[in-house]
Amino acid sequence: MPGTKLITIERHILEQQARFPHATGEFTSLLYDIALAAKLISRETNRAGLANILGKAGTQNVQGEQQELLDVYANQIIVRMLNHTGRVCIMASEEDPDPIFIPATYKRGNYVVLFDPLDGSSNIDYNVSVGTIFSIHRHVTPDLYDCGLPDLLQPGRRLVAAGYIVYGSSTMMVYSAGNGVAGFTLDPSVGEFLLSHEEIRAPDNPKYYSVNQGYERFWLEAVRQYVKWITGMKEDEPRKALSARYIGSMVSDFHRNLIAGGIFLYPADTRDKARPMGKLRLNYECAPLAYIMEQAGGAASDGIHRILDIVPQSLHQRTPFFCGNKDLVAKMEEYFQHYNPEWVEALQERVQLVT
Ligand code: P6P
Repeated sequence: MPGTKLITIERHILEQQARFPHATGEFTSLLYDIALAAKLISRETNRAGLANILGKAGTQNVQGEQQELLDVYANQIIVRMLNHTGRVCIMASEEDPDPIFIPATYKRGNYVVLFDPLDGSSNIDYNVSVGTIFSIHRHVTPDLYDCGLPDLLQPGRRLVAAGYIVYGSSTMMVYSAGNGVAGFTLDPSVGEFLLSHEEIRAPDNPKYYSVNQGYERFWLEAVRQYVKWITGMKEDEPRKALSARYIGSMVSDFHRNLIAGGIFLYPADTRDKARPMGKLRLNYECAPLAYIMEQAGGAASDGIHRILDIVPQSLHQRTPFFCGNKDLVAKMEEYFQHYNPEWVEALQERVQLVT
């Protein structure tokens, strides 16, 4: 690659810091820490089959989902990487029912980190790509030693950074600190994330749609009609069909659609009273990915509201999730208004928005 710049993620983060003269090295170091945790998780994920850490941990997480050994490993790596550095005041993880407080012996910092340590982990035993998703907020509680739920339950529009790592054919870290989206590919021979996607933008011409078609019988009419439209089957609204791609690992589906253009859908399930808001979690899955998609020129909605405007009411709150090209998301919102106005009303009752 003669002539192309070789930029490590560390140098890129420092350059980001330079854009915010008031930024301290604390934020930059926190992103370094997350990149280092990603390298360790990548190493274990890529050798899981050899290191005999495939399979179930024999425990359940707060979602009642069987934890994979790698879930537990990834969660521990991130907590141990961040809890003693003096950059973080509180954390939360998909794998832990309660907030993760900083041990009394360690200094606290200004940042709040929420994460899904290994999203899509049910696919690990089949060698399907999985990922880590993270959100970074600043604290809101004045005294860093009193941080709690108010610091964790902030709307996505207050995020200072968010990103994900996809452990696939190569390991990539994609992040935004509010100044566009950049992607870095891990060169395992030197252990460095090198800039490979300088400015990621959601393409105007989408290629893919991602939804679990197996649940079609439980979809609201709006979703049923939307998928007919997006596959060119709606006679009254003809369009070029998009191709279906669904891995069942959101980071991988999201990443492909971000780069190639498309929409990811995880709708509410009308059957399952336990999941009237769908399966995906707002705080550490949908909000960070919504932030990235908006920074790349796309959009993310629960079918009615902008994801980043939703004020979380609980740590593991779920939300329907429609994320991708702006016009594809807008069309989904239009269909909900047209086909399911009663559901729109119910959701408006239920969801708290930033005032
Ligand atoms: P379903 C993985 O468990 C996950 O949280 C996401 O990564 C993925 O998009 C979704 O669930 C898949 O769920 O119900 O389609 O199997």
